[in-house]
Amino acid sequence: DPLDDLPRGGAIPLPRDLFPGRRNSAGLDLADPAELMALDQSLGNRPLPPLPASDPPTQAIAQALAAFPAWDGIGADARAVLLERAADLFEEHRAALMHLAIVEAGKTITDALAEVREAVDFLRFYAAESRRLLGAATPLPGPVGERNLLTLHGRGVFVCISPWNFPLAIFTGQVAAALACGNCVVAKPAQQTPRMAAEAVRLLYRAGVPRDVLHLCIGGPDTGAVLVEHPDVAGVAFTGSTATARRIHRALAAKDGPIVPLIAETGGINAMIVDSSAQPDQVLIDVMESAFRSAGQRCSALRALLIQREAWVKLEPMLAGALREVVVGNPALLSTDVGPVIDGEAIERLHAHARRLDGHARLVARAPGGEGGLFFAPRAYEIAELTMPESEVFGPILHVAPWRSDQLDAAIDAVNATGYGLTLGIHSRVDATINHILARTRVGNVYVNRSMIGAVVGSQPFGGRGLSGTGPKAGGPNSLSRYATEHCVSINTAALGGDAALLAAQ
Ligand code: UN1
Repeated sequence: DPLDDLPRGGAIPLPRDLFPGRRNSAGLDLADPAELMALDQSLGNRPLPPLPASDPPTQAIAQALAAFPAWDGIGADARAVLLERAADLFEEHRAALMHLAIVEAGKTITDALAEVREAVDFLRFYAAESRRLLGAATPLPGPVGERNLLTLHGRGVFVCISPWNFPLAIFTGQVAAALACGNCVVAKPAQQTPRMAAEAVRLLYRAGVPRDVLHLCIGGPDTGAVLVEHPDVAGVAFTGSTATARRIHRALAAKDGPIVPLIAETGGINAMIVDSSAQPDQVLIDVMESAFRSAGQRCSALRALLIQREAWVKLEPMLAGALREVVVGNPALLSTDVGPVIDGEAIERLHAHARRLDGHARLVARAPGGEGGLFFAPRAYEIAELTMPESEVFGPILHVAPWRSDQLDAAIDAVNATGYGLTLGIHSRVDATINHILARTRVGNVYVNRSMIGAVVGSQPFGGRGLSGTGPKAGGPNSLSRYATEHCVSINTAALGGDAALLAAQ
């Protein structure tokens, strides 16, 4: 193997796109390319449109509650038609939505496009799911002389609290799931990205979702607390940190009145386990994309590469070479791989974490270039112990922990010890090893010999367990189960004559 001759720490130039598909996005009709190009390096002067209007929380809940019976009553098909119309409008307004994703969230063009696509996918998928699950009563077998019918309905007012890292896709996914089931929605997007949410809501209204059925409340944790603690709220969907999910859980538990479900999708400390049989080129591409795409600001992102020493000797110079080719900069340029992180707090946290690592870990390589403003150069550190990071570091810092050939189980134990269970990557060409790891780990999404980000709606339902969330996963066949409430009608058909009773039940 020619790689064996390379000195440790050398750098091999990467022969292909770091994030495949990037150049395919050329020629996009963006809303205002001149404005995008004007983004300055520090992004201190992002040309942001004014803040959208916000509904007062208590009034929003009252109006949503009043609108609920009619919205729930129009039926799944009528609602699905509106969501599908919204999907068409999102596609039509793709350029404006991408523009906002770039200027408000610092997304690269590739990520901005993926964001719009995922939102459209959620709208269409949940529309189809609601037809499947809520479209007609499900007859269930029963004793002779009885008929049993199971139906699903909205719960009432659903509060949806979404994060800044998928300001359109996750916002739209939560709202679409809740609306599809017949709930009215009060949505609180992340404080950093209200404009994207407002644009989504505007398009949903244009598609025909009634004004009273969907409300947007812009604000921080205080606004979230008012919504969650309100006695008229029937369900909460939340994506964000594990700590905030706990606070919401406590607030819901402390309320008098109905028991309110929480659908929480939270953090992860995600590992990729690589053995010496893995294919190095594939590992490299998947590590680069999983750890550094979107500036590592995905809860699915790779944080810790646990790699057998023999494989690491080959991969290290490749990883170093690839990192040195990463272009960090203006997200509005197609040549950019990694844009800015979300805000000043994020950048400070990353620098603090890097300073801690500088003390006890070896820097393998980092992307070139200055680090003004909100830019943070992606980097990898080799750590001596076979351990996982202690906390979720939400950015482009990769921990690499090499293991000896007798330490596969120690690597698995380290992954399990985090208590999180969101994503896991496995790279191996030995089926027994893959099955061994699968049998001993419990995470929501396992990716074998591929990248561990970018779950596809409808194909790869996304979400974790343990400290990573409650489920059900987003974009899967069970997603709507907790947004809806089940209703079972059991009829004594013998008592009144079968047909009459059956009609009465429908
Ligand atoms: C998140 O980052 O908050 O698979 C979750 C993926 C995305 C992750 C979304 N669906 O990369």
